[in-house]
Amino acid sequence: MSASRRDFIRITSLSAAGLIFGGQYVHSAVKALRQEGIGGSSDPLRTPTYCEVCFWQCAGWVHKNEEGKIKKITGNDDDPNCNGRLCPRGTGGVGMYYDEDRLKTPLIRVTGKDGKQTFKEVSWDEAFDFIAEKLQKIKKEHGPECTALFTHGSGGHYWGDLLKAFGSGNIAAPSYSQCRGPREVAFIATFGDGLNSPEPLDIRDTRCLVLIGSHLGENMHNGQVQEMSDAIDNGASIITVDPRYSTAASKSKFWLPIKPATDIALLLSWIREIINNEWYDKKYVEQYTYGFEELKNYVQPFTPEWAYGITTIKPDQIRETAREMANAAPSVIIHPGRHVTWYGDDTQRLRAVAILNALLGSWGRRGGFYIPDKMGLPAYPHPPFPKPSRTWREAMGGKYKLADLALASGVCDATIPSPELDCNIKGWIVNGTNLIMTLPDQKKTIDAINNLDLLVVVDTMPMEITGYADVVLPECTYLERWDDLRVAQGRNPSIALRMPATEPKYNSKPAYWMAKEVSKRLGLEEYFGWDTFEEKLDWQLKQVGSSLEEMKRLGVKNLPREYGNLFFEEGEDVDFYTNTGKIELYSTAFEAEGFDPFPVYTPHTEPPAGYYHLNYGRAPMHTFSRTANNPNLTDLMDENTVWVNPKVAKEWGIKNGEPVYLQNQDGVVSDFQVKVRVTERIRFDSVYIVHGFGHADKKLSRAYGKGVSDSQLITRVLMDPVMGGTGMRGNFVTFRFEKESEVKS
Ligand SMILES: Nc1nc2c(c(=O)[nH]1)N[C@H]1C(S)=C(S)[C@@H](COP(=O)(O)OP(=O)(O)OC[C@H]3O[C@@H](n4cnc5c(=O)[nH]c(N)nc54)[C@H](O)[C@@H]3O)O[C@H]1N2
Ligand SMILES: Nc1nc2c(c(=O)[nH]1)N[C@H]1C(S)=C(S)[C@@H](COP(=O)(O)OP(=O)(O)OC[C@H]3O[C@@H](n4cnc5c(=O)[nH]c(N)nc54)[C@H](O)[C@@H]3O)O[C@H]1N2
Ligand code: SF4
Ligand SMILES: [Mo]
Repeated sequence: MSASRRDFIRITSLSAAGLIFGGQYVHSAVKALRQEGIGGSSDPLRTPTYCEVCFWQCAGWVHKNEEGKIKKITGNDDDPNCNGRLCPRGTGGVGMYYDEDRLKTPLIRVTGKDGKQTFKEVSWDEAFDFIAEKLQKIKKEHGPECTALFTHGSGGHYWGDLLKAFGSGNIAAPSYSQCRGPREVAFIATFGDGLNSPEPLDIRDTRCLVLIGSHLGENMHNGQVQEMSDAIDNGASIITVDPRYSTAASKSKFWLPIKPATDIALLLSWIREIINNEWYDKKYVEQYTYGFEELKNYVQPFTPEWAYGITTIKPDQIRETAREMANAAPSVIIHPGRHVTWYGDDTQRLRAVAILNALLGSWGRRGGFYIPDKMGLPAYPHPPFPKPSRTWREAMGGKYKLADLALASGVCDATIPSPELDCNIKGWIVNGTNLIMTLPDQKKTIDAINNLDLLVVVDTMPMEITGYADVVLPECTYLERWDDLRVAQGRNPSIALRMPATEPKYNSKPAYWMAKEVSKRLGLEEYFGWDTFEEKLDWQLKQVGSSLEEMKRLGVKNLPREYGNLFFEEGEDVDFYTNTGKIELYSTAFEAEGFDPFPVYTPHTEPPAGYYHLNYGRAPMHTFSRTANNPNLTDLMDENTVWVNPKVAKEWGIKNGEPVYLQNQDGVVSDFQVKVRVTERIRFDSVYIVHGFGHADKKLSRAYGKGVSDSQLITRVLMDPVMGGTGMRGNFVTFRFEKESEVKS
């Protein structure tokens, strides 16, 4: 690694800072929080919230005891996202509040006389003045569009408004280019609409659910897990395609242990089976789709025997599962997945998924995909945002035109000066995303950071990204703050309120307040025209016939649909938002951009001898890296293990429970050891770990050194040429028994 301008600073030398209130703004905000006592809801021992432990955003109630101490969080019965039941992580959200390792006060990076960089505790005023001064300098020297926001979670709204007011539209989230981006682009190309969150899947009424890598049950997206369980009770069959015997596989009628990276071959073969056996929905296909005859011709070579040679799934099983789907149609869902950035041809894989759903007529049908509805909540009045003089797209050298949102990885690339790219991003605000653990190729992320004039990190915990910051702003947890209303799509539109259950601990503050404070120093306060956040929320709620007072009582409000029916009527005329106005089996949009109009199977690199596919996923009691230090959740699971097939363990002479290091194809060795779990549940060509472990910062007292980090081992990135998603499953690992690496990185 090149000498870094920013030394990584561990936030270790800091005391539990006292409250350093920095000025009148702080006092008025604190006063605002205190109005009506904290809570101010009708029941002082129960305040509404929606969960921030993951982005399903289940609505719930925070319960306190007589002393006002937070005791527990429960689900809100009226909430369609959770139906009154939180997942283990949501219940464990209390641990975020009580975590004694939390960030406690604002910090600024300073260089001492000895040249050593450290963090200095500063007042909020000092931190904001510093940020404003640096932003103004970037604006003057490079233009305001040379700033970017990386975000995941509620704080993104406020920093996003600040950035837009400042003159930049570079607002990016790893939850797009490292997650669902390819899926959105594929479904927009096919049906004219993306899926968003929660995905509009009518799982509870389905008769057949096909999971291709979606590991529901470990992926704890609450409503979907509940509906899958109801569907199974109602006799629905589950088909799981996964190289690993997942929890979902254990509930399935069919488990297809596919060879990794070959899913497109299976999907093409299924499409052929369904067409050639005339199992597709003829009326639906004729009325709604474009390019059927071309598709039929295109898929003829893809026999089950052809697919068997690639996927290792037997021809009979391919035929039988295709028939299973067809028997259930149109109440069938080939699940679009969520984290789909796997092998770089992900948009095309998701196109195949979309095509299969279209042939079976499940889009717009009961037991398939419903038509979601969402409330349009007016924004609090503010002047129009200026038009940025250039956007992130211009920095991409004409690539990724089909991406519908900014690419986090792209903005990162556009921060590193390069002859091919038009790069000049100089300032980042990072809110609620631990980019070091989240973006693949850590070295590149750090290179980008070293080219910045300003890195502001807004977080609750001393996560890896904070160690690279110029300014660290400690946000209070979701249990201690107001936030924008949750406006969720669903079968019916719904809104949910988050309010503080208690005062912020230490010297932490809500992000909305921070953004407003910075806006004042940049002369942009008219974009944050409200005095208190309650005033803003109440104004918005009154526009839609509710009020803050009502929402404090209800927590969640379900509204009637405004946007037509949940499903298509028989034979209904439907105009799809595609170029042809039809469901595009043949994608004219892809063709126009020079991409294959039909999905193409391309073989991927195989692991070298002695190496295994690095497969990763979720555990039910953790969310990414964000819960790794949570006292309640580490009680349930405090480290990951590496799943190894018994045959492989035998070859290496590795015993169950034995600690090993993992080394990837580029010679990167994991910082820590991980215990081996010998299990038949993983194929012999792969190993599996849960993402989010292997933290290297000692300040995370429970997470430090526990397990290994998949992020560290993902150095090979397979770029999706269609939309710039970063395929992360093309990495291979081998075992090492001592730390020293042969290849020094
Ligand atoms: N290697 C690897 N990389 C991945 C994935 C993977 O499985 N493996 N998954 C990908 C996927 S699907 C996604 S969606 C992304 C997710 O990526 P991220 O959203 O970046 O997820 P986390 O790594 O959990 O980072 C969350 C950060 O937010 C902080 N945080 C938590 N609560 C709050 C809060 O209330 N306020 C503020 N300001 N900060 C808060 C946490 O302390 C943590 O630093 O990662 C992607 N990247
Ligand atoms: N508990 C918990 N739940 C979560 C999250 C969390 O952090 N914790 N994060 C949420 C988020 S943001 C997302 S995006 C989702 C992600 O969850 P999903 O979208 O369900 O899943 P992925 O991470 O893409 O896939 C993981 C599964 O893919 C399998 N797999 C690996 N390689 C292949 C392959 O080549 N082919 C096939 N068919 N399967 C393969 C793995 O064995 C594993 O079972 O989870 C969400 N739910
Ligand atoms: S699924 Fe679990 S972690 Fe995610 S929002 Fe709901 S309760 Fe919270
Ligand atoms: Mo995700």
